[in-house]
Amino acid sequence: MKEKLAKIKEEVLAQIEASDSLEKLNEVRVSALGKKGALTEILKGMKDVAPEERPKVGQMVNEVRAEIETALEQTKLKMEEAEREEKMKNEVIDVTLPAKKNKVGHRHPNTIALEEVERIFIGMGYEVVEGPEVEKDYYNFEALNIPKDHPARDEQDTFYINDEIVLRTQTSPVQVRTMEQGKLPIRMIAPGRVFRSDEVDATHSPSFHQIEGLVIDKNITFADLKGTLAEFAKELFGEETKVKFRPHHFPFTEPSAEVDVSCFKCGGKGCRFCKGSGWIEILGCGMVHPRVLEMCNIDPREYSGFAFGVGLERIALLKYEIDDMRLLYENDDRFLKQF
Ligand code: 2NM
Repeated sequence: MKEKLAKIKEEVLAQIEASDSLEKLNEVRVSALGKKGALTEILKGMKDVAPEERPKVGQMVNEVRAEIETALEQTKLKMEEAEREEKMKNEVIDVTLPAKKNKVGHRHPNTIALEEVERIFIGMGYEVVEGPEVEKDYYNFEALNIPKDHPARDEQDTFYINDEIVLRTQTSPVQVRTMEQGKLPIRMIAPGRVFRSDEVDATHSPSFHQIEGLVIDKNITFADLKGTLAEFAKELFGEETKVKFRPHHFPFTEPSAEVDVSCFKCGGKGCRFCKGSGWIEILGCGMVHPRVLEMCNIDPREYSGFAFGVGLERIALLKYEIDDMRLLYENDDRFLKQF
């Protein structure tokens, strides 16, 4: 019995020694100590051992079992340690490697231009106000002194939802809604998407963006309008920029003007960019028509104001020297990532 035990011990320890994985080690454990294992077999054979010998044999079996268990445990720890070390070796972090480039998106040129314009006017104390893109005929036309027979209402220019509802053709309805609320004075810009039934080409799109401005207070004059837009042009295109006001007509302002800025490429001498004229047209403006004020319940004898409207795409195309508006809407990554 003693020899049999010694042999089992020797064999199992050799098997443990020869194990090269945790799985193999477990197999050894089962075959030595499991229900059908060699040691269990010996215990089962105790009935054949003389009763006075049994405690001694039992003790011997327990000693062998303890030795095997210790060997198993130690080998297991060693294997786990080796495995951990191997893993650590493979997981070494080389902090000198160049960082992986994070492919984050960036702002669309329209957005960059919008935030620039907003920054300038917020700096002059203006509020940014938004309003609905689907608008009542009243706010889009009627309250802006655009009567029923005005050419701007033509089906060709306006997307009609029905007789009373349109897709707004400018953001001035936001100004009208603000004036109606009766809180004066007003200093606001209204940026947003507008719609006109135009064919797509290099300078037209059925949907584009406008930023309209409005100031209403006592004693506001055309001089305030000129000073404001001169400052805006300088901030947007550079300190050297001059502005030129040309008489124009809008139904909602009187007098009205179109504004040119001196070409920021040639400084006004004339170049390919400004088509030789030295000037670039950027916006329309004027003193808010007394009838518009009246319709918004503002007394034109007490209050006056100016308004202006600029096309956001026009600013973006000029600033980034893009020659085709369609590029702004194609979402071609190769184009967009240049700005
Ligand atoms: C422009 C040109 C001139 C304008 C007028 C108004 C309002 F609501 F006060 F009457 N808002 N915006 C205006 C004036 C817009 O865009 C070229």
